[in-house]
Amino acid sequence: MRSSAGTNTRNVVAVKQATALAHPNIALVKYWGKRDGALNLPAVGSISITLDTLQTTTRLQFDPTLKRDRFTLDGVDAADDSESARRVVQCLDRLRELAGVGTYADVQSENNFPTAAGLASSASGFAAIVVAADKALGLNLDRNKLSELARRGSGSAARSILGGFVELHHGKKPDGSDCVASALRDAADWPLAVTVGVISRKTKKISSTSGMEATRKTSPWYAGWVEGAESDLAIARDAIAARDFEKLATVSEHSCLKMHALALSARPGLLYWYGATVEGIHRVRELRAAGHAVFFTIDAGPQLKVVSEKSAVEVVNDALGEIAGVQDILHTGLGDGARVIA
Ligand code: 2P0
Repeated sequence: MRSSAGTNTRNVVAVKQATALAHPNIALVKYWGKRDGALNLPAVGSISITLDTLQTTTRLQFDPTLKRDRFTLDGVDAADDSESARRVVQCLDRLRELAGVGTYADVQSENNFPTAAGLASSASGFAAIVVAADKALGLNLDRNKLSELARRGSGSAARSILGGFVELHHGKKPDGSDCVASALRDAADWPLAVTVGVISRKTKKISSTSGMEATRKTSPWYAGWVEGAESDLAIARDAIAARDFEKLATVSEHSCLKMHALALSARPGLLYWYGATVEGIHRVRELRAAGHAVFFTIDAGPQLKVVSEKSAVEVVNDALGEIAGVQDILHTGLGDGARVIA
């Protein structure tokens, strides 16, 4: 067959690419512990809020000339044998299998917030990769499937597929296909504010994955944690449906403190807080006692996250600013789910 220069398709290398943006989320009713490590199935459901100004942007290219996957985070190449590269490759493999392709990918992710210090970078990271890969491969998967694939990368990532108030169901099926996130309420419906007191920018010493597995294996209180989750979830669902701030504040602080008490009860105990974290807890409680609509939550790191009505942001900012160990203060609201931007 005749072909002229530039139209010989045998030599054309088809690069498939897309760019996605995802926001981290913060759990108000926490996930800690898995019912199945291989499928990454949480032992308990969780309820979160997706943030807006904090974000991960991921540019992904499936390129037939590549000899392996390449993953770059904030401009730094991940070593092939690193835990993060291994998880990204496994995540891409699942999408490649669905698309019936074997092409390797170049993945470039950028966070506009500190990575791996309890600000849920793996949540926005895997949500962005899944959404970008779905687009680049032309899969057009529905939200449930995107959420399931993101969850396989990191449990909390299932929630960042959606915006606003989100519940990740622990599900009952052994294959995990019902362990997906669903939307409880749009961000615009109840536009709360989140103020983050950054207390350390260091990468945490113990990852969430290994911390929660150690807790499951060694805490004497683990069974009680799993048993109590359903009632916390029901209270939080009701509070969100009724936009009842005080009710949401009470159950969120309870879930947070219970998760940290559980982690402390592992052998050896896991202590994520610094002195400034504890000082922040006291300050937030004082503000609420004084009538301000504020509550705290803390994840697997020292950062203090303060959820409030917008009217309380200034007083929260001033209170965190007075704590010596608070290095930086980030302001964000509630945002949308992961989406393709190019
Ligand atoms: C949460 N965290 O619900 C809880 C509260 C941190 C503390 O989900 O092993 O990075 O990848 O599924 O999702 C952080 O754990 O753990 C987390 P894996 P992930 O937000």
